[in-house]
Amino acid sequence: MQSNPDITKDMSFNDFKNEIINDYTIAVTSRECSLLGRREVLTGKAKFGIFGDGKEIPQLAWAKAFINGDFRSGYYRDQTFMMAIGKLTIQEFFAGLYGHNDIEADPMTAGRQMGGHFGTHSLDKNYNWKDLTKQKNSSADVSPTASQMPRLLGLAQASKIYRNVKGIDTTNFSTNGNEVAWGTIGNASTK
Ligand SMILES: Cc1ncc(C[n+]2csc(CCOP(=O)(O)OP(=O)(O)O)c2C)c(N)n1
Repeated sequence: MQSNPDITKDMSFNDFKNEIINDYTIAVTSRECSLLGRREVLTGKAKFGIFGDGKEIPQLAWAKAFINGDFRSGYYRDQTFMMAIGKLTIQEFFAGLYGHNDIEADPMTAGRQMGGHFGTHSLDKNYNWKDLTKQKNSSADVSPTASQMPRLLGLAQASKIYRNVKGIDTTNFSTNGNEVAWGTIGNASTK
């Protein structure tokens, strides 16, 4: 997981060095997961998989700008990003790939969805809202290509409403509408 340094301030050489090594570790870990995961799928041991290899570096950069309260609405290639924000471990990645039906093992969908369908929890174990302004959020991925885009617009629109409409209780959901909705999409899906 990234250390999220304050990149607007000066950094010591040592902190910079540690950050680079940490980033490199995440990138290599994610790449190895992709290669191993693909092998598991192609040899018939896992049901289905699309992986995030090739997008490690931009996603590390994205994760540095992504702060608590922000939302992701993306697609199956966001594997490195999810690892970098601390929402996907190696073990969870493979639990998702093998369709492990325990929510503790696969916190994304408890094996209900295909691997690479990421998400974070907005409700706690008692089904009460969590404070979404204090965590990094991802809407739950669905399979149709480009379906993340209307949802991305909806998330951005919600922030706009929280900012501009007086009298709305923003508790748990918004910090004056300043949270950012981030999106990713493949080039074929833009057509
Ligand atoms: C509506 C719909 N049609 C077809 C598919 C099958 N499908 C899954 S991924 C994919 C290719 C998407 O390519 P692109 O958007 O360029 O993303 P990339 O995987 O190359 O990053 C397709 C056609 C789908 N998921 N949804």
